[in-house]
Amino acid sequence: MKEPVRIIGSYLSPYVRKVLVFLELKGIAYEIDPIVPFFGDDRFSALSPIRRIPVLIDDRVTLADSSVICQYLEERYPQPHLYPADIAERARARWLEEFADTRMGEVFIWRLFNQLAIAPAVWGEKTDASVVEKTQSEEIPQVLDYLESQAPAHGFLFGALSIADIAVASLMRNAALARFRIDAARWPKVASLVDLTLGLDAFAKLAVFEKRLMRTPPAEHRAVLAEMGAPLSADTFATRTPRRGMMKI
Ligand SMILES: N[C@@H](CCC(=O)N[C@@H](CS)C(=O)NCC(=O)O)C(=O)O
Repeated sequence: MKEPVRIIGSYLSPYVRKVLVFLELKGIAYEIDPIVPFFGDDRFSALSPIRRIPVLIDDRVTLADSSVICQYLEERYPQPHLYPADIAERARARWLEEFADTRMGEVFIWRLFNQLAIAPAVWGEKTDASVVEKTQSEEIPQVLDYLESQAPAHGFLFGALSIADIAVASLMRNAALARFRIDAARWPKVASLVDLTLGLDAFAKLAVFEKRLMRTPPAEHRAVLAEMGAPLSADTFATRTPRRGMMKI
C-alpha cells in the first residue's frame, strides 16, 4: 500500500489549510507534522530552503510552496477538478490565488494575525495597536473592495468550486481567527462567497483543530492534536526554540 502523503505545517497557516482542503476534497490519505512556523529544525531547512510551511513529501517529490503543491495534486489526482477547465478562467483563478497568497497574506497574516496571535504566542511580544488599526481602516477595505469587484452575486467564483475560492477562504479563515468579521452590508458578495466556502465539510473538519490550537501554546500543539485524533506523523521536524524567518515582505 502507498504511504500517506506527508504534510509539514500548522493547521493555523492559511497556506497549509489550502493544501489540506485539496487533500480532503480529493480523498487523498495524508499525515501531518503540525509544526508552527519558525520552529523547524535543521532538517526542515534542508526540505524548505526558505523555512516556510507547508512542505509536501510523497513517494515522488518534496515540495515547499502551497501553489506548487496544489497544482501537483491536481495533475496527479485530477478528480474532482479544482481548477476551471477554460484556459482564461483557469488563469484568472490562479491570479486570484496569487492575490490571496501575496496581498491578503501581507494584510491578514503578516499584519493582523501576526500582531494578534503570532507575536504574543511565538515571540512573547505585545500587539502593536497602531499596525492593527491601519490594517483595519486602510488595507483590509482595499483588499475587500477588489474581491467584491471579482465575486459573483451567488455561488463560487468560477461556477464550480476552485483553487480561487479555496485560497481566498483559507486566508479569510485566519482573519476570522483574529476576530475579523466581513461587513456583509459593505461587501455582500465577498461575505457570501467566504461563508459558502468555509461552510464546506473540508474546511469545517479542519476548523475544529484550528479553534483548539488558537488556545494552545505552540509547544503543546502536537500533544493536543494527538488527543483530538488528528492524523499525525510519527516523527517531527520541530525543535523547541523558534528562529526568526529569513524572508521579509
Ligand atoms: N508562498 C508560500 C508562503 C508560505 C508562508 O508564508 N508560510 C508562512 C506560514 S503562514 C511561514 O512559513 N512563515 C515562516 C517564515 O516566513 O519564516 C506558500 O504558498 O506556501
